Order: sequence, then structure tokens, then C-alpha cells
Amino acid sequence: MSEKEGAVLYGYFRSSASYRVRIALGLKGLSVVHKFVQLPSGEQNTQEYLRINPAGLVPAWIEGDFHLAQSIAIIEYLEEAYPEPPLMPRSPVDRARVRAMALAVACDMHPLNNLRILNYLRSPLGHDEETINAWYRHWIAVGFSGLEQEARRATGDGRHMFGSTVTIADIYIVPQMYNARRFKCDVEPYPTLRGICAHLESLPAFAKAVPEAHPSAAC
Ligand SMILES: N[C@@H](CCC(=O)N[C@@H](CS)C(=O)NCC(=O)O)C(=O)O
Repeated sequence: MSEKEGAVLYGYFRSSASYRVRIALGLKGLSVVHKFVQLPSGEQNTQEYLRINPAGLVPAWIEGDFHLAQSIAIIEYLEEAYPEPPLMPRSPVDRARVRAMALAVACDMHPLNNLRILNYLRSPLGHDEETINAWYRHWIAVGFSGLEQEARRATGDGRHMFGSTVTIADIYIVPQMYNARRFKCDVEPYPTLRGICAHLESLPAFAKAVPEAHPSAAC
């Protein structure tokens, strides 16, 4: 592990977007200072945190005057600044396919099940927990159904989303699978995704990034 001097990652242990960045840091062999933003108590909406990320979301990356939000931007920054080991294939076609799988999670699935969306369904919209859980599970099922087909076509060994090495698509699927299990979604219909996640979760960079291993889990 080499220390990335002056870099701070604001995150929360159960935030899947923060979990993605922790995996990428582990894969790149980089360590940074972690600061915790307690999402359940609304710390992301305090004036102090909004100065770090005006969107009121984690993760946020700070390196001197350089403030960066959005996990995909942070991970691509790391990929460009630290090209080894590569987290993207070489050819433009393959890179586009990997990005499409990562973005299916980042753009089509995760935003629908984010904390503030679930809170808004609760209040002011007044939905009960059963309805909110049904919403959550519905959007996981829609997203995973498509990704299961994509992964079946793209995996080279049944252990990676694309080809037979770790890519950004793997960094996105593992936290989403973690969330799906946490919310007791039925993941039986997605054997390819389950097999891929089982392998990835055994790799040190993924195991070290798991929410339970994060120091803020004890806070
Ligand atoms: N597209 C953003 C999503 C960031 C995001 O939604 N973060 C969640 C945690 S996973 C958050 O901060 N939620 C706070 C809230 O909903 O109030 C990214 O990939 O970084």
C-alpha cells in the first residue's frame, strides 16, 4: 500500500458509492485518509459537509483545492493517475462495454434506491415500509435481470463481469449485490452475477473494502 499524500475520502461504511471507491483504492494499492459522514443522522446535509460536496452525497474526494464528487469520476481519476493495474480493457469497444455495465448500476439502479429517495417515499409521500421494500426489490430485479444477461455474454471465466480480469464493472456489481442482500432481495435468478460476486468478494481489495471492515461501522 502506498499512501496518497493529502488525499481524503469522505464516505460512509454502508454507502455503496463509497464502497466502490474503497475497492478501487485497494486494487490500486493506495491508502488515503478516510473521513466519515454519518448519513442516517443527516450529516451530509450540514453546512459543513455541503462545503465539501454541495450535492450532499458521499463519496467526496479532496486533494488540496481539488474537490471531486461522483464515484465514477473519482475511480476514473485514479485509473488515469495510477494506470497499474489497469481497471479497464485496452480496446475502445471493450472499454465501452465495461462502462455500460458499470453505468447500468450507477445510473439505472442505484439512484432509485438511494437513502434520500427511500426517505422521500416515506415522507412526505407517506408510503409504509412494506411498499418501500417492494419498490427497492422491484428496481433491483429490473436492473439485475438485464445485467445477468450482459454478464453471461461478457464474462470470460464466470468470475468477472467482463473477460477474465478485474474491471470497473466488477467494482460496481459487488456493492450493488451487497445492498440487494441487505434488503433481502431474491438474488437466486442471477447465478452469473452471484458466481462473479462470490469470486470477487474473496479478493483482498474487495474483502478489505466491505462495509463491516470500515472503521465507521463501529461508530
Ligand atoms: N452518483 C453518485 C451517487 C452518490 C450517492 O448517492 N451516495 C449516497 C450513498 S451511496 C448518499 O450519499 N446518500 C445520501 C442521501 O441520500 O441523503 C456517485 O456515484 O458517487
